[in-house]
Amino acid sequence: MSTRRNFLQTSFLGSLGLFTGKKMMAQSEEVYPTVKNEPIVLSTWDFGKAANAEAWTILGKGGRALDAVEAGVKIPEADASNQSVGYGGLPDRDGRVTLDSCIMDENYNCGSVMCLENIMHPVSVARLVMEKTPHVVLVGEGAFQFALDNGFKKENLLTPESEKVWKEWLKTSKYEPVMNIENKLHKPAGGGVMPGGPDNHDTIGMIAMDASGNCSGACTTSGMAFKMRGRVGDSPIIGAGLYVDNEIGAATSTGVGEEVIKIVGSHLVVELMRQGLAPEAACKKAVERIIKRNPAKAKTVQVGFIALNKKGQYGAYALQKGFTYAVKSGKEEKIIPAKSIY
Ligand code: SD4
Repeated sequence: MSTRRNFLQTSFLGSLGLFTGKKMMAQSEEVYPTVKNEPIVLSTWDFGKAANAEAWTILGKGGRALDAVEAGVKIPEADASNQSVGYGGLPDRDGRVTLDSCIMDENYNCGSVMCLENIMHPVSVARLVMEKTPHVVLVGEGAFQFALDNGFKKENLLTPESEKVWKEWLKTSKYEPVMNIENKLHKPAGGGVMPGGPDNHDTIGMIAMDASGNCSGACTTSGMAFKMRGRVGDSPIIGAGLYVDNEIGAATSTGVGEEVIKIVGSHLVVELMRQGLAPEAACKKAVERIIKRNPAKAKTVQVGFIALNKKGQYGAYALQKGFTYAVKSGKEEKIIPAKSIY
């Protein structure tokens, strides 16, 4: 039974929370980018710019955020020169391109496919899992069969360029997810041996708000290059690689998925925004949680988050320098270098 003293303490702490929450909001509105009452789309990395442009063909006409994020991430999925998403993605250690993808709408509906092979657009399969099945996740062979049953074509996703990189990797067979380093992002396809700073982990995570103020998100990747067969990262895991709560906003992540899963990163970012933090501050806190869990490890890996709230404020934060994100609205279209801890 609660005592009067408890009640008073709770009310006092509650109003303190409210006060600090309001104060943070007030600060954040001044300091952080805001695009109010307008559609907006954000994506991870600089290749997010082309994906955003595609999403905008829907958002700009008053279309639904869910349709926009699906259309948007299909651009890097089909781009052979992008060796970390979809077609042309670097394979696992056995030479198989295995894809992870998820999508989430404004009503907590979500769908996901994990370790899906030979299908060009895993995000569209994830959407069908969400819309046509009683489930949230399908994996491997079951996901593949479901895709075929729904009219997707079986395609070889391993390009000669990615095969070449894999064969080069086989000479040492050393699994080392090295962090993205500035100036070494997005090497062209066929870049030969993974160099000193290989960018072997670049996922596209996209979050958007439409003209009706509804948020959705999608996340899709070929995962960590040369991973073990069957390995799944954060990207297709709802709450880790992506989370959307239409009361609050949305967040998505990129980087070493194991680190993101351990803190349920994207859900954490959304919950921090619920507590009143602006998107950038929420992303920063999530990154700090990774450091707190394992400071030595955190220095050696890259993780980045992007987030958007219902006011149209957005932001990002990463562990390491070099993480960029792309923003598109009616007013702006740009690539922004995210702040980082290290
Ligand atoms: C994964 N998070 O599979 C993905 C990879 C990634 O930027 O994001 N790369 O762990």
